Amino acid sequence: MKSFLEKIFIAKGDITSFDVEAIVNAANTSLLGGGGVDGAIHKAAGPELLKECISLKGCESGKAKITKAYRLMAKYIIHTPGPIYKNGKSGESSLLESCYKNCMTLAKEYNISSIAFPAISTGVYSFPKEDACKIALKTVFAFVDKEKYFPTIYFVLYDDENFLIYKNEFEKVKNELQTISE
Ligand code: AR6
Repeated sequence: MKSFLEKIFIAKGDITSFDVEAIVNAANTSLLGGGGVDGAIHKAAGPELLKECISLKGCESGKAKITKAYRLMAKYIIHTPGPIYKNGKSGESSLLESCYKNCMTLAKEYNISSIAFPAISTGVYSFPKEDACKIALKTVFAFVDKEKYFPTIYFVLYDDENFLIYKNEFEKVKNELQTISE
């Protein structure tokens, strides 16, 4: 089995309480805060975060920008606006893939040793959860494998449905990779 899988965890909870070097924020393109996980992160990090976010002047969907994490345990926050799901034919999947890829690229650039991802776009932005999970795992695993960059990675799910979807999908991917390497 690929050894990087030993440093990847599916967890349930509030991402703001995770003791990792970086947490990812499912932001919007203004980067000025909002509801869901974005609201929780801004509330926990404190008003200094908004100040720094204002200076970034927004971020395109699928791209990512990094800030300090202020009152959080984490050192950095990587902000990425996911796609708003319309009909599945408007480039949503490739935009979601870009979110994960660009977050990982920044994490590697900053030499981040542990990172936590929420299920980007699966709340207010309505991306179907199973499809979003497959994209998240596939993109992140492909990145670590290709780039030979092996941080500890948490996929942090807030709702039961997403948690079960991720648990199942992770087991499937592990089995597939095991079969390939046998
Ligand atoms: N920790 C971890 N996951 C969470 C938390 C939390 N504290 N709170 C919610 N989630 P959403 P989106 C999960 O709506 O779909 C914001 O207003 C939630 O269960 O936060 O990308 C932004 O400003 C869901 O599975 O983000 C944007 O306008 C996942 O996080 C917009 O929402 C993502 O849900 C972005 O929508």
